[in-house]
Amino acid sequence: MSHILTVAAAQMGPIQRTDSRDDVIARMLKLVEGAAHRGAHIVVFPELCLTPFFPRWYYETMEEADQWFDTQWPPAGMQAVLDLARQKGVMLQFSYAEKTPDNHHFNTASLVSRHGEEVLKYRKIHLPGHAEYIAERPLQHLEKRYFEVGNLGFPVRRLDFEGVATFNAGMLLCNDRRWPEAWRELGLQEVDLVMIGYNTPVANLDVKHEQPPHLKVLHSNLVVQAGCYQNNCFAVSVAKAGVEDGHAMFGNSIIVNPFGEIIAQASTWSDELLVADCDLRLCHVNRASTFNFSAHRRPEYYRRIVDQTGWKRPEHTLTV
Ligand code: CDV
Repeated sequence: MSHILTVAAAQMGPIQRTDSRDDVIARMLKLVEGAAHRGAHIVVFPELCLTPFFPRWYYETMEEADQWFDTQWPPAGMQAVLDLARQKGVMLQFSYAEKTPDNHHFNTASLVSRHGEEVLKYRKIHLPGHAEYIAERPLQHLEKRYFEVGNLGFPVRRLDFEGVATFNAGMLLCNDRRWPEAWRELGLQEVDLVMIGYNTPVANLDVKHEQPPHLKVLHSNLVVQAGCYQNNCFAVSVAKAGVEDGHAMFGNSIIVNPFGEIIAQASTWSDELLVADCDLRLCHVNRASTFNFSAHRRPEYYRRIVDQTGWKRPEHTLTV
């Protein structure tokens, strides 16, 4: 066993409304081919990697929005990508808009073994944005309209990639990466590798507060680096990048090690592969010291984290 898992972040440039599913699949095939050529064991694609980021468009009814949802697994066209991955002996993680047979809608990520079987599914829990059209917003973000909160929790699966490594895999989607609770859910299951797909716009979503673009990149890096350090894991954090439907997404895909260091970073807003060797033994360094959960966690003092959603400020004010 080598302990080295080679991971690829398959950043994708924009997917325009006019692009066909076949166009997208052709790009994914090229990325898988390239990743396999560079020795990757796992290839990770962005959030909603088969469609444009459609929650920026308002549809009156779910029936209209349904054009962006896939009702079967694997989603339309994906079999060709899974076949290539199987032929090359690589695992895949991809994400899509899922409509279940009983008419539920989720923002879903799927992890597929090198034999073509789905081995882990995750449905996004921290849905950002709003459910109704808001006229004064320059950019709508209607994830709360089109998706339900994921119903699978934060699952972690122990996987034996025969001859390479045994590791614990988990997934997050976009906004989830900003929430320490999501990371700790995975960390408590001894996750070694967190796969994250995202679509993060450059534009301000908050109409009342201007945020310069550099802060978007800072915050994205900050949360992934902190998540890895505090939970003793690697992360592959992969963007859909570039100008899609006139709206720029900042890209900046990264791969991060358990010390919180960025070990690979995208430099374009296009389809781009980042490949990194992850020595899984590094996950155990802080598990035996600073972040030895068994020795140092104090859950008896963390009740508020699960019992409370919003803020409760102290009742009394002390004059000082
Ligand atoms: N797709 C996302 O979840 N995007 C959010 C935006 C709305 C800020 C993100 O956290 O990047």
